[in-house]
Amino acid sequence: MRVSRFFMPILRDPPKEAEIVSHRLMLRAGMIRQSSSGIYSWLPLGLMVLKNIEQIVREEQNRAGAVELLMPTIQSADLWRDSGRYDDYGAEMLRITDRHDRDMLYGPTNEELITVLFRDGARSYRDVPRTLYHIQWKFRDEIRPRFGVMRGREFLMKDAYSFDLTASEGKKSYNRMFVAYLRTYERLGLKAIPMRADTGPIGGDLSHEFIILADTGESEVFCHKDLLELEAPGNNHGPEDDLEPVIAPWLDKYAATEEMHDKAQFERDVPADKQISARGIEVGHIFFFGSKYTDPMKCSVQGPDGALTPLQCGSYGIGVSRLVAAIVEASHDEGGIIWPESVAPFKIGLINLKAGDDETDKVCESLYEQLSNAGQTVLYDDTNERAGAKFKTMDLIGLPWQIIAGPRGLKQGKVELKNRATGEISELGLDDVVAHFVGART
Ligand code: 5CA
Repeated sequence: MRVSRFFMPILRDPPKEAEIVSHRLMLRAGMIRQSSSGIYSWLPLGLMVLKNIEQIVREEQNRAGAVELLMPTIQSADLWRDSGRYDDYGAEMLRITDRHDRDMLYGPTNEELITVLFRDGARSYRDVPRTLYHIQWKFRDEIRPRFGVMRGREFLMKDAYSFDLTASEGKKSYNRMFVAYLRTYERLGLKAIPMRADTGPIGGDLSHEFIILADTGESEVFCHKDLLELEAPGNNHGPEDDLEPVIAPWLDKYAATEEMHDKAQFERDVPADKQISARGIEVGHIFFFGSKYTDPMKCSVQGPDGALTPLQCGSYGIGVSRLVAAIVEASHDEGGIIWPESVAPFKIGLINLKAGDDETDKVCESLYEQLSNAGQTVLYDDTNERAGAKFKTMDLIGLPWQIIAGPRGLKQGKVELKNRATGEISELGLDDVVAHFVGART
């Protein structure tokens, strides 16, 4: 992509309305624009990151055996009357009336709809276990939308739903998602700690929130310091394995959100020098609630003995759009964003220091073509802005690598290669800079 053809409205000055760094940087980098309170347009650069995160989430869901579908954003109110949640959900639900005076709503979550879909499609115990998921926009009329896409009213969520015959099978499905979540956050370059959590309007009694520690987080959390050192499990387990032993290292150590915090237990079980009491960002939340929805909505299958059994269910959410902001909170410096390679909108920013100079143009065009042809994603700054402004923009938008080409270096046949995360700059010949990226792919 050429900057001269891209749409990346950079703001030089910090926007006044943004209270936290991720919101400021996402606005300044031209990733998002607010359309009305808590509702955002995703500009090209922001959308690229959102899609990259979505794809990692999808891959790890698929790897865990979950199956993707897509449910609509608008649902019928009657569905929610059947589960008893229509009145309970309160003012956060955006209620709509269609032209035939039918009550509709913009889905804040999908337990009801998926339960009906599964009920109408599953017949016997052979149809379970199943975990289904979608990645779809949600709407919650939050009382205080704030911090940009961190707490929006419209937001993108991955929500998965598991169906099992028995509670103990259901817990296996829960554990499988637990592992998938650890792997997902690790691939996103984040350290997310699972913490015992309250279940709120979703229900049930087994629940974990996945939390990234950050001063700007909205949740207050308490945990054992050693949890920060644990690495996500591999995926070398069979489809039917019970993963309880795999997640035991996370379950064994104290970690709780404010609502579930037990001060006495925390002080008893965690040595003083290992006690972390901090703020955190909730990037995922998983629940096991048994037959809370399948009972009232009559979602049962015939067991091996012929008897009808209501299915045992869990639901599993990841805040995909919130993750964009959470990654920025976790990974930035005074110059701007530092994207982990796994989610970066482009891997390489190519800076032409003297657009219009024949030799510099020729070299940049050739690098741009060679790298693009080799499958690298490159944002080529071919504009005639000042060098200083170009450097600032590239640092701000946080691409992992910058290739800087100007007449002075090119006299010696050299360009500069800058690592955005470390700030390290090396001088390389033209072939070497291409080999640095293309070599890395083979
Ligand atoms: N049905 C369950 C699981 S699928 C559910 O809705 N869980 S939730 O309410 O905890 O939401 C799941 C995740 O969505 C949260 O962990 C959070 O990361 C994200 N999320 C929730 N509300 C918002 C919001 N207003 N703005 C951005 N992300 C949000």
